[in-house]
Amino acid sequence: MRLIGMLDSPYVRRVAISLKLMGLDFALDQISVFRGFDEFKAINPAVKAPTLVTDDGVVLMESGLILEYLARLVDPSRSLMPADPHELAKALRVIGLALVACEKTVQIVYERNLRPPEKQHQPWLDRVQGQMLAVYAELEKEIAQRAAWFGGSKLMQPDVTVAVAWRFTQHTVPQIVTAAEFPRLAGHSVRAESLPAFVETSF
Ligand SMILES: N[C@@H](CCC(=O)N[C@@H](CS)C(=O)NCC(=O)O)C(=O)O
Repeated sequence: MRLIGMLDSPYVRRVAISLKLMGLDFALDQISVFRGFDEFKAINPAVKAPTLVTDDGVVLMESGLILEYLARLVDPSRSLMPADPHELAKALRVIGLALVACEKTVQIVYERNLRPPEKQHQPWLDRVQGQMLAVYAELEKEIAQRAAWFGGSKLMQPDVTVAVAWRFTQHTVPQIVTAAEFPRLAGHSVRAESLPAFVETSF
């Protein structure tokens, strides 16, 4: 299996961490969707990171769909998602919030870095920033309801995606979302980032 994409992408990183947590072997090709556009395009014409090339040569994209495929390759005991429908809904809510946090961060980064300053549209940036802060406020409340990981003693996919989102936002727009405002998320991040699967995928 080959995972294509840079680890500074939260979507690539959540897949890489999940592969490690599930004990699946994979090769990581850190090709940038920007600097390595042509090389990436030769593997996946959509040029979307992450891309996963299965052992059978099927080219997958979209981190959630890739994770759905990977879950079928391991014993259910290694799954990072709860089996109980009620717990599953709660996990999916948290993952959804964290993915929106990633998306809003990416939108701010693209608006700032890919558009010339005179073409940047402040009302759009304000809207996106407001959504991002609202989502982190919801996640801070969710974290407050948990004593440990989402799976109790077991780290689960909501933990992975929340930690990855937080690190990405801190790395790219730290002045907008601060640890002082979201202390539980900051604490969750410190605990997660000290684990081997996170250390080995740091950027
Ligand atoms: N919903 C997608 C988002 C993936 C995504 O937007 N990846 C970025 C890198 S962080 C990308 O491929 N950007 C290039 C582009 O969209 O053209 C997922 O979960 O995989």
